[in-house]
Amino acid sequence: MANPLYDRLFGAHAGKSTPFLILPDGSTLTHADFIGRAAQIAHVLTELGLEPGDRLAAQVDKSPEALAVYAACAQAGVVFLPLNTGYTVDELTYFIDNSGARLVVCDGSKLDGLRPVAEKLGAMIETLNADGSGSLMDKAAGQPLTFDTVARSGDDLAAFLYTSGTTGRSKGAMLTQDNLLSNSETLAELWQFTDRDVLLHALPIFHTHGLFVATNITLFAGGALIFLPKFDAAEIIRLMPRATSMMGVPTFYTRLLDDPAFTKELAQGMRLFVSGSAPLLAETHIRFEERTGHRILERYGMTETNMNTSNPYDGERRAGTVGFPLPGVELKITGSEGETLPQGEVGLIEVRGPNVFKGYWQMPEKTREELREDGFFITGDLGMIDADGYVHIVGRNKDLIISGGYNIYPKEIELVLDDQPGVMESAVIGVPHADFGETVLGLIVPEPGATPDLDAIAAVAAEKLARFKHPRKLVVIDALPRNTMGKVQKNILRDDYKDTFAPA
Ligand code: MCA
Ligand code: AMP
Repeated sequence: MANPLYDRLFGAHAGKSTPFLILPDGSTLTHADFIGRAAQIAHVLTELGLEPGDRLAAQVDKSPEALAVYAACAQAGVVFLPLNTGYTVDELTYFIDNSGARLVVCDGSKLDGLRPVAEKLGAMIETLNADGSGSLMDKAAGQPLTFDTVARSGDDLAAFLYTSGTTGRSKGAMLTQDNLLSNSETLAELWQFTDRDVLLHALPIFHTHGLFVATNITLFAGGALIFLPKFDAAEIIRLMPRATSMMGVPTFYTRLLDDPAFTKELAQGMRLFVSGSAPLLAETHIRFEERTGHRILERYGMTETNMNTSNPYDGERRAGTVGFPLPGVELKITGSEGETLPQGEVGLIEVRGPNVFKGYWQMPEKTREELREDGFFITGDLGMIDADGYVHIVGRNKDLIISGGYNIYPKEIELVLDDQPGVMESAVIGVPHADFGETVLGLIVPEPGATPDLDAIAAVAAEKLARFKHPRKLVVIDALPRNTMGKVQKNILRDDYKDTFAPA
């Protein structure tokens, strides 16, 4: 094939009048409509001078046009770099600069803030609004509905997804066409997706889960998406009778269970509920089965690797586990020297396979730290394999908070807090939260004699960091607990503050 990703996911459906995107108002975009729109955008990219391998950074609301930008990038050989809509101008500046994006596509409301950044960094800028309007689609209107697909090989880059790091500096994970395609193929087969599937799609499309798992698999199988702008339990309940499957983070499932209108009858026509991105409590798994008769299928993945493991479609889906390594994916548990540990022991989870990324963009030293020469990627998750072969994730060897499925690296927030007047040092931890699983708590140690202004500090954090990273609470403490090596003992803090957001 000339361009495996485009040809297999999109080109295969050219000219088909089968439904692809079902919108909340009931209107439908066929595969042919969608592919035509993507081709028009591909023409715009080429006319703007983008070459294969160039990066396009998009911070846009979820819409059919936003998804068509992804398809257009695949067709034109441009590397797609989707960005969380919550990111502030400060955060975006880093991504545009680090990736060397040639084109930035943003919401019209962000244009004034981002234009100077793009100009300074030598990037072009176009707008795309949630309703599909904006300068990008103005330029696309009237363009031909077909575009000569640019030849690419499976090893060529298809996307960059930025993932934060323990140093507070985000890294661009370089994903190839093969990384994405191999995972779509494996999962579509394993989870038995067909062209009769209609997937309830309420995830954002700037992360692996919503874009590469939910969307790519459905495209691979030729099915349709009920394409919702965001998660809203009432909308899911209204539309579930039209769907066959859904993918979500654990918060989706706890919110649905909190709604008495979510009943067994409603889920009758569904064949599959998938959960991932954060641990699904065994309790949620059990309550869901009691309510609906369905066992949620939990799987485990990462931005750098796409999906690594899955509970079985036909066999026993075991609560509290993430199932078995996917076909073609090797998974081992290793000790501190990199040695493979025996079954049953807890250690670092390492994975190798066609799903594993190519490395971090222009960060060879970071790549070497996490991606071994033999191809195994050190995930930073701690796990063990039980006697039946199920993988259990038991913790993390990385300082990471997962709130409602979004990853938050404490270091990034600590750097902001440490910079504020009256603050000597800080520690940011994740504490249990009924809705988001975990949420952010900031602990501040004042300089001697100082009384930090917590409202002012919260205001600065709000300006610099995306909303989901804001500490939900700031607490002043006398000192941080440290071990003999001087390292902050966050486990002690997590234990001390675990009930901060506990329901009364
Ligand atoms: C929204 N807010 C959040 C979050 N989302 N705060 C913390 N954590 C969050 N996840 C903010 C809102 O801006 C709002 O701020 C306030 O919290 C409450 O908003 P609410 O309306 O309750 O939230 P929401 O808009 O309904 O969103 C919650 C959500 C959403 C539906 C759980 O966060 C979501 O769709 N999460 C999915 C993330 C995801 O796709 N992760 C996959 C990553 P204010 O009060 O100021 O208005 S890919 C991945 O992890 C790997 C590869 C994998 O395995 O999949
Ligand atoms: P991201 O950086 O968004 O790719 O998030 C990847 C991380 O999410 C993994 O390293 C895990 O820590 C976590 N994760 C994903 N799926 C699961 C799951 N099913 N159970 C527990 N943690 C998960």
